[in-house]
Amino acid sequence: MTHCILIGAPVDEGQRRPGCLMGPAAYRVAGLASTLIDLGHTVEDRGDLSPAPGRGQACANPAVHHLPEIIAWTEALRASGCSAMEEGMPIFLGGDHALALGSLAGVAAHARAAGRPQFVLWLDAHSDFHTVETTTSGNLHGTPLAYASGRAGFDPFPAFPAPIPGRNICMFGIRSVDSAESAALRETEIIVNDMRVLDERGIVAPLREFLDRVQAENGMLHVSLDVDFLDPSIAPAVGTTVPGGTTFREAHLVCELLHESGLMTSLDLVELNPFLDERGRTAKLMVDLVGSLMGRKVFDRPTHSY
Ligand SMILES: [Mn+2]
Repeated sequence: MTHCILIGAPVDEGQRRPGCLMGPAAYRVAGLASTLIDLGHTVEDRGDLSPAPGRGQACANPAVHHLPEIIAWTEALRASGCSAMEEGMPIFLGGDHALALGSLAGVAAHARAAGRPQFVLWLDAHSDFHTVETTTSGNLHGTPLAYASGRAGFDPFPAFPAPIPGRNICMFGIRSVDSAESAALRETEIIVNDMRVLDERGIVAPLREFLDRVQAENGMLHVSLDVDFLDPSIAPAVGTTVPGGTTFREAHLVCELLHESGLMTSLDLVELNPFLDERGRTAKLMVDLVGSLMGRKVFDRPTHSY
């Protein structure tokens, strides 16, 4: 039994397609709390965070937009994430992926205080390894992993509390990396399981290798699930669709393996844009995946008679 702490983070300023701010409401409507309760967990919904007003910070890169707002989100999420870690498992309801700047800062600060290494599993089509200096789109939702790994180029963000070593970060399902990110990633020890790797090796072996290390080092494990990890044919409600994503079965398998490992200590659900959804199907799928992450066996149900 896990005490699940829902933290709504309607961040919409990390990209340019409005709608992610409706994400937390969509997860609630799709039955996230009752799914968790039915699995025997307790749920505490802390509502939606509202960050302090932006303080007008600026940076040298003219492409960057909404910098003060995203810094304010980062500070608010760091504080609420770190304190939620003391009491249970935070589930951050996005909001675009910029929320992970703050959720990762919060959980990493807690892990440092607890004297345990922080690990990150990044389930995403994108590597999100730009910095405030390098982004050409100016969309800060493409930066959280660079921030968490302590990359330079984040002025005027607050320093990341406890930078996460590259070998503790595993990207999974990646299929859209630009050349600047790719060059920067090659300088790191980050484990990049892109779709080519998963096509060749399957999902299970690369995931188990990573989870075995988390276990061996008594790590905390933050899982960041971006809607675009999934194939757009099953999860259309995202502003950054990339063909060739994970299938329904692959995604549930990842979630079931994570549950069996017992290692996940915090979770982001990001990039759901309910305005682009079809009768709530993407929100429902994301809630179903959380069910698998928290103990439901999708393919273990009694067969109905016809
Ligand atoms: Mn992402």
